[in-house]
Amino acid sequence: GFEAAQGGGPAQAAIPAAKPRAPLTILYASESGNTEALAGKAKKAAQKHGLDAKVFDMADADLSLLPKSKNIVVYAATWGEGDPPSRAVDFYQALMSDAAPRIDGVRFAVLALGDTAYAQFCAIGKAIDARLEELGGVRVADRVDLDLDYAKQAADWTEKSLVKFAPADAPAGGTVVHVDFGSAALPGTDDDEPRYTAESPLEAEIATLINLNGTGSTRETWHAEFAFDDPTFAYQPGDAIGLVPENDPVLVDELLKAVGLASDAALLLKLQKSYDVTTLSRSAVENYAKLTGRGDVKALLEGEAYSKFAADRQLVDLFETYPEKLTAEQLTGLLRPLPGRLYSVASSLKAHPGEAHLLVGAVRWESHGKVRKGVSSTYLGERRKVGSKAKIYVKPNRHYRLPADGHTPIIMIGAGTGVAPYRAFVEERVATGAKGKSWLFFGERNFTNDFLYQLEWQDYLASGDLSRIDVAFSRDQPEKIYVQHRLWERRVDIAGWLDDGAHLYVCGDEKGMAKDVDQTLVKILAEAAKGDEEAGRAKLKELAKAGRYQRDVY
Ligand code: 2AM
Repeated sequence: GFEAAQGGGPAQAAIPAAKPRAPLTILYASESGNTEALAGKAKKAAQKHGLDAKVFDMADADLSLLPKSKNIVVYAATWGEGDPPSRAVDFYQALMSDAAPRIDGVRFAVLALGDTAYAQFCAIGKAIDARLEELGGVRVADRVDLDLDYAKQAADWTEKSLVKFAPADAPAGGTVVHVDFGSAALPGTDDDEPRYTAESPLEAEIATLINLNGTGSTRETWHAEFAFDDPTFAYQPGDAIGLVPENDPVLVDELLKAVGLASDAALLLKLQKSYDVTTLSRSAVENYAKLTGRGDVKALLEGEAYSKFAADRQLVDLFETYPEKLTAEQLTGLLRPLPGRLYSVASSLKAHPGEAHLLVGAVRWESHGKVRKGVSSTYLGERRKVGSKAKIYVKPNRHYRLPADGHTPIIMIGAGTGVAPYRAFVEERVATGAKGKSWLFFGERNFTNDFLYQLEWQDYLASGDLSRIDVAFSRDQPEKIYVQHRLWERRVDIAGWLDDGAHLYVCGDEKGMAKDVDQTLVKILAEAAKGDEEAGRAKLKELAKAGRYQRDVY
């Protein structure tokens, strides 16, 4: 079938056409929304190529979709250390299992997204591409593996690949109608894509910059307020804001010295603003080996040598350990563009029109005799002043949203900067007059120094806009107390809130906090259902499917 455009004028009149529209299944696996957006764009492009495209999220799709499809294009992200996006795990595991169905003759193409800062670059896209062929699929376009600066290449690949699926080769179909959609909106496409993106960010003013931690803290967490005049810069609680940082000029200078270049002002500025000068990716090592012809650098690519060397090292260490003189062009040729950093927005636009607030933890550490700095977090904390400009953009996250019904209770679990979206949630609920109950679980190191937004939470408790708060300060006593310990203590009430339809939110560190919280929630649900862990796991999955268990983890 075809989708009729709404409100069609003469331009949308149906024109009978001879060509059948080949069906196309667009399948994506997304963590932060990049492949989801690409899938939406592909759907739009597919219309132009006369394809009848449907978009599926691996999170909701069943494996039986694959043998039912004639043509499949997959947009697959790789998350963290080579994992599938968390919502796509079930589909992915089923695909890799012996139970996966044959897909003989099904035509497919795979685009893989990843981050060369991680060793298992694009591992999931690679595995899916190989698996679809193994199951009998016919690859019609070669896979591409793209880094964070994927936008242009992804658009080119999509265009080229869709041509391969185009109707000339389509199975014979019935009478099909070609519709000119003009500029009418199609459901599920990128029409609501924000105007300001990583490629074209907004210049906002830094209006406030406060370190929220006490002077004796081991932490440095910046509350940053960005101000702007453009009302089209719109975000919702749950969204992330991208910040386009600049490198530390001291580090850029070190890098130039390491490759024997003079610190020419123009070159320094270019590297400071536009290139990733820290990430020691495998591809950077490969390119450096090729460029210099050094056997010892080439040896780094064998076995475990790269992972061993790259652990806690940066690009400058490569140049200092294996020194060679480079020209400016050779150096920039080795570098990828400087990626933006994403932070969960800490404000509601309704409470703060023309502003976006972020909570940014400064990252600093020492390794191999050098002091290292997180690019973006120290950019704000050390190299920007109130009143100066910074570049920001919106990264929508439709998988992390307040319940549509303001009466629905919410349970918010966060550690460290993971508390940020909850400030946005509560502000939004106050601004919209939503009366649902709310419960915050917050964890940090020390009560005295690290209770982020303490006064605001206390005011909300006093006004009733926050119903309950439980805190876990991990380092105020000899034994660690974490948010999941508080959850367990309160398990009876949590089960009660869930019976009342509460939505659960988790934000913060994935490997530690979010994983342990997940496990604790399984136990709580198991106990409440008087079942075993498997029953608890099934219940938590059910909540996730219903959008009542949402995670924003990093
Ligand atoms: P710690 O650093 O004392 O171990 C924010 O970082 C808070 O999360 C800190 O109090 C930190 O405690 C805590 N944290 C660390 N690992 C955690 C885990 N696995 N689960 C929950 N909280 C954790």
